[in-house]
Amino acid sequence: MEPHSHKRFPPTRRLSTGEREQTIDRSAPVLPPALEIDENNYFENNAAPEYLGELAQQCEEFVQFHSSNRIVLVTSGGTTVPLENQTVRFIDNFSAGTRGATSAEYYLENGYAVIFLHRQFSLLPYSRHYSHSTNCFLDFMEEKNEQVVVGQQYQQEMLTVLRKYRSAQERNLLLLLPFTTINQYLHTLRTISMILKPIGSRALFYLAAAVSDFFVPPSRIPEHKIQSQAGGNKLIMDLDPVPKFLNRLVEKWAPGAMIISFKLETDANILVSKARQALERYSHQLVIGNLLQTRKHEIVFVEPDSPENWIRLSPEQIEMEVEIESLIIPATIELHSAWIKKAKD
Ligand code: PAZ
Repeated sequence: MEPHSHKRFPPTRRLSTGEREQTIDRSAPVLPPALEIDENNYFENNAAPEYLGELAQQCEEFVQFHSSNRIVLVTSGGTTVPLENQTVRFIDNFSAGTRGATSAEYYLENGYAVIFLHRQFSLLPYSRHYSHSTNCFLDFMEEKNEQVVVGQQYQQEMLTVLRKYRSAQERNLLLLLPFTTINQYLHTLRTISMILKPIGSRALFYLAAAVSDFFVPPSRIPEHKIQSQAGGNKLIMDLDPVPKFLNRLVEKWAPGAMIISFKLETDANILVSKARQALERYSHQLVIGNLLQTRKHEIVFVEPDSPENWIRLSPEQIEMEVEIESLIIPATIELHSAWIKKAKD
């Protein structure tokens, strides 16, 4: 008798490139920017995280403390899309939070107070130097006279990082706020934006998080873990588009603030046009475009009514491990200064 497995698991046929492209239905029209009614629907039907009140209080105190400073909200890391209410499985993305954590450090160095809205357990400013999986903190340690000490060759660099970290802490310049799911991210982003609203043009939004485009709405999410025998051995997912709230942020949540979003693509031929499309749709001030493959070495600034402006590390800078954020952040600060000046005039 033939083993069962032959009948139950026939070899999967390899699809042609054309067929593969058709496995995703791309015929649906591009989702328009969210209206007030979309905002009300989303936030009424997707419950706020229980901790939101406490987080809002921390944020209010921080904003009050820095009431005459510039404040930047940096978003960082990827949002998850839970597939079950009691979540065992979720959809995730690649972002480790390197862009956000690195950028936050350069804003701090330039005198900004930073609200760091990050994916829980992703990279954080300063500790990122010693916490990445290829950068285990134990590798920086050695044993000396029964004590653990930092290896001689790492002392200088770690001292520099430690001083910057302590200085940010002592001056209360860094507020760390976590999210995990797309819903937590959206609720928290809206709450923080509204808290930042009164400081007007001194607020800067630097939206580097990789935010899910699709999610499972509460009306369709199962309570318990999806069972493997359900659905005839195939799991077919039916996801809704996540409303595009960027224009609500620009027009209602924090009008007056300068807003920078990121656009990630993998196809170089569409990067600039997609970035321009985002600017036209959401009417904000700057889109920073980057490609997955080259994001650490080159990015492009796309602003309304201006030619695009590439920032690239030279081969020598790459060799010397210069961080591209050390070039990006001063350029955004220059634009933010002009934005504040324009608001005053
Ligand atoms: O976290 P990371 O440094 O690996 O990646 C950063 C990034 C590529 C997620 C960011 O630069 C970005 O483009 N964020 C927006 C992604 C998007 O288009 O939704």
